[in-house]
Amino acid sequence: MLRNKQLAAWLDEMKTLCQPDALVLCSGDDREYNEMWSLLLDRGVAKRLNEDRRPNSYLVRSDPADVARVESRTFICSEAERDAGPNNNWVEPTAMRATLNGLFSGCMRGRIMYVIPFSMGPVGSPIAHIGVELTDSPYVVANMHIMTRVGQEVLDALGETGDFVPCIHSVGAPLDSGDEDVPWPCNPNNLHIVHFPASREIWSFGSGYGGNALLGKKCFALRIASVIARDEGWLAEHMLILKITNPEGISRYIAGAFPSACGKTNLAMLIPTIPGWQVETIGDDICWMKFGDDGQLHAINPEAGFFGVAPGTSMDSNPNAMLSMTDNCIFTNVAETDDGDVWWEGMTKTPPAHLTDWQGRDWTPDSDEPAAHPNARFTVAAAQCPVIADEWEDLAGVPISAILFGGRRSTVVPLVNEARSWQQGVFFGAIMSSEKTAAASGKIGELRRDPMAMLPFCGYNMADYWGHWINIGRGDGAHDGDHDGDHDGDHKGTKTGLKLPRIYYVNWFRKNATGKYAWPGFGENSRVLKWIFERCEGVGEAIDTPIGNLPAIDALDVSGLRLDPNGVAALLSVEIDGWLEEIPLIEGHFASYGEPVPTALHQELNWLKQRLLEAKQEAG
Ligand code: O2Y
Ligand code: MN
Repeated sequence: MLRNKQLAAWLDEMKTLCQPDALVLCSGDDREYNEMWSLLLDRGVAKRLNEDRRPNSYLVRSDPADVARVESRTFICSEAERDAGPNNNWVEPTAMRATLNGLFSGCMRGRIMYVIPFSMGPVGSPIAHIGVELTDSPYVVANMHIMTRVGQEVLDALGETGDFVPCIHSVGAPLDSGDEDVPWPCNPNNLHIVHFPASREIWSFGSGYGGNALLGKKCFALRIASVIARDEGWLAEHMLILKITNPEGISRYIAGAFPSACGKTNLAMLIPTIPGWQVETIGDDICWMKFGDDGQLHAINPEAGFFGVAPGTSMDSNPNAMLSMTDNCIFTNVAETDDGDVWWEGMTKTPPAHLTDWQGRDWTPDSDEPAAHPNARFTVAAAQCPVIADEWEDLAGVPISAILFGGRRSTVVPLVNEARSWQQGVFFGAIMSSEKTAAASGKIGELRRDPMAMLPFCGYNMADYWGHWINIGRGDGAHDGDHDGDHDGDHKGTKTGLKLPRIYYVNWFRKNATGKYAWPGFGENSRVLKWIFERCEGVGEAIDTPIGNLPAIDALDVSGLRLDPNGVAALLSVEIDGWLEEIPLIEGHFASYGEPVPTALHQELNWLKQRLLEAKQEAG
């Protein structure tokens, strides 16, 4: 049945450990998808939505104790603690293996073990990688059908000797004879989301939700892939990928990293407000980039679907997301309307007079709690997005012209700032910060550094990851640790003829003196993309400033926006004092990662400080 010897042996080992009642090799076909829903409907955890309003779609309510990724229970078990870095929870691998053996022993009794061969990326792409997830959750099987490519073609691509990332998942709730199952089995008190970077394995126990359980996504495509990318000289990033086309029909591809609550999915599916320009989507969350023979970084979206946050999504904020989910959709923890459709906060200006909330309770606009869980999700095939680009599944990927790093800053950080060099661009990514919103823990307004939006997703020491980015700019990121102490990760050589993407730091959230957003955002962000596009074409005008290249005031197309010219100037100004106040904060940020921070980044920080001091002196 299984030609791949390594896979057959691992399967035997996991079957013996987990003791499922039966084993099913997933085909990825429609019959199997429907069978998963029959099981979930019988269990009472899923409901089929009104066929006339939301064809072939389901609503699922999770256990209220299992509603999101849990970073505090996510572990990177590298051999040395130093290699996990201060950005990860580390447990010594042998000790963790002993814990996991105890947890997984007999954990699938009374359940079926589904074997899901899946590809992250189009099957056959040189940028794609294969995984196999074993799970006892039919909900996970159904979601993996949409989020990845599943089935025999993956096994064929794997062949007899191909490598795969083994991903074992259990909800951690065995059923002994006489036990009655619950709608959403889970084991939140024993939650473990564990990664072994050396052997590239993933073990997940106790949760059936999202990133904890759909192991192709954050666990594989970011945490384990970031380690593989470090070792092989490529980039596995928490980035959207978009295609932008100018009125002359010339297209460019842009990747962008944004922390949560910065409108990443909206940007990936943006509808430009400037006449003649078009934006299409390649991906909304994850981007794998490898060098092509042309010296450019070529990107694929390793996922096949969107697992998007529902609350806040509307025909105003993101029509293309709304139109993606008209049918064939899975909704998790949203509210249900009385006519069997879905609703969430922000979907319409006026909420329905009555709903069933995400926990199955009656809800009215007078209720104290939101109707949908704030982390309620929709799962839908990317192919259903009305603006998915034709080439989104091209095996060779798409050539990336620009990389955006963004954050939510009400002061200091300008609307857009172009790095003068790859090294400065990496510095931008490394210092990315956002003000905390009400949804995040901590004081509102306090700065949270989330380098490259990878803080919860980098599978190794963040400072080494910065070193890897620096090495990528030299054309060969493959390295094997830093044995000679010069902080370059023992960089193996430099390729010539590279055409690296330009790097930009963007901030849609700067406020004016009256506390209002100074930039309209949403579709108007196309104006910033236009300037970036023009810079890549070699025509957009920029001014060299102490912090980077900013658009010349007339270079940013604000026609028809009716913005106060002083407001536009403020969005593109350099606040020398504000930036000087940032310097000790950045120093503290780097100090928190200690000695492995690359020299190149300290250099960038010193140059920034120097140029700001000179500018201050000149200004008198
Ligand atoms: O809470 C979860 O399990 C989902 S987290 C998630 C899902 C889709 C895209 N991005 C994220 C994220 O946390 O970055
Ligand atoms: Mn994400």
